[in-house]
Amino acid sequence: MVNYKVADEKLAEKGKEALYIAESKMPVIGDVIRKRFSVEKPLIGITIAGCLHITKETGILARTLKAGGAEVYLCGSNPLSTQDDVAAAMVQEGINVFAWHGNTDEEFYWCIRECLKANPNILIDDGADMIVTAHNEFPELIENGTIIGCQEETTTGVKRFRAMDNSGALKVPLFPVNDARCKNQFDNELGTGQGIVSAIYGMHVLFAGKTVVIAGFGHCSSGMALRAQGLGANVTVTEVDPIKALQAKFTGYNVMPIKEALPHADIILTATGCKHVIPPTKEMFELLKGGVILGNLGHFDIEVPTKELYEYAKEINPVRKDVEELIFPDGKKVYLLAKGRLANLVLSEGHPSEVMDMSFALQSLMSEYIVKNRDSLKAGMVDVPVEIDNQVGLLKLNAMGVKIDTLTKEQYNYIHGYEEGT
Ligand code: RBV
Repeated sequence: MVNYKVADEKLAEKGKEALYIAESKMPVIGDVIRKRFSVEKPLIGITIAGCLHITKETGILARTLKAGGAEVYLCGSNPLSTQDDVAAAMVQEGINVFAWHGNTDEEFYWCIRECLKANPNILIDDGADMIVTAHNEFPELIENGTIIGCQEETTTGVKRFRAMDNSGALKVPLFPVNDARCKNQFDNELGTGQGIVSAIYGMHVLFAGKTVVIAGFGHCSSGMALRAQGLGANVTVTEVDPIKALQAKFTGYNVMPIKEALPHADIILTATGCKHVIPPTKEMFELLKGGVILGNLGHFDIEVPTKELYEYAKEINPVRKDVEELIFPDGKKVYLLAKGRLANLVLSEGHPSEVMDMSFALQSLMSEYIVKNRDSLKAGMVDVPVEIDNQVGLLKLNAMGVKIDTLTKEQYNYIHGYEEGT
């Protein structure tokens, strides 16, 4: 029996079309890993709960985990990123889905709890909400060993788990899949970078000649800066990390504090993982230029201070799907994308399937790894093994028909030795 609550089961046909498209662009997780999983069944007897964006790509991940023998439960990792058609199609494929677009905070946590009630053995999180809920509300799943390992998909989640681990609060083995090279150098950099196209779509603006302020210069924001510059924008970066600020400066961007950047910005895009990147005060809001577009591509809706902006505005008008015009007390108009939630997910369909192929290949292989190594895993954060990261890289190159060199024995000895010098 499939357990589920989705918006509308009748949307399944449309969802199947979306999954069909994704499947053709995800050869590593589909053609290679799923084929092997279908034969070897490494996840037999295992229940996996994923708190992920419910997209066509996540559907392909769920298919692969199921083909490996797992019982799969899914809930959304953001109230606005669920694609209802995909959710309906996945239910038809026997995936237990609790997700619908636009759920309230209360409903969001209800969906998480429904997944945790299934006694999952592996949790795959995106933003840490499910695993934190397991610690707070379902501690018996951890204490009695039901949960054997966990995986985190995104930078914000990893940051939360690092804090938990440092304070001794993390009670499960946790693999920060986000930090694998095959994940963050492609999904974060290219996916979020291309995500600025959502901002363009949201407002139909020309980037050329505009001043685009990018908050942060991590993988996500440096990808955005590159794409904005490629579209002809003047890019300003704001940072708190001196090394990243230097990288931005030497790449050729303007670097300055946010307060100095605000009055010049035509578009402000955030992806820092921090809160209140635009400080939530009247003085700062007054610095904003009329017509400015505010978009967040980070995990939570607090980088652009959505709540305070809504409180400050005297009028809020919807102008396009997921775009609102906020009219300030002095008559100034600003445009907020996706209610401050991830514009790259809400205004488009998420990061492209080609990059998610690698992220979700890693998630699949890490689930298998957890099952294989369940007896030796300890509570705390442990990096994804380099061999698995490299394996996904090679599989992707292979799928793209790209060949690379391998070291000769002599070369191997040279780079691993110290004897040979001048
Ligand atoms: N993300 N998932 C998708 N198409 O399913 N797109 C983006 C998708 C993930 C991505 O891995 C990122 O780290 C996370 O969403 C942010 O919540």
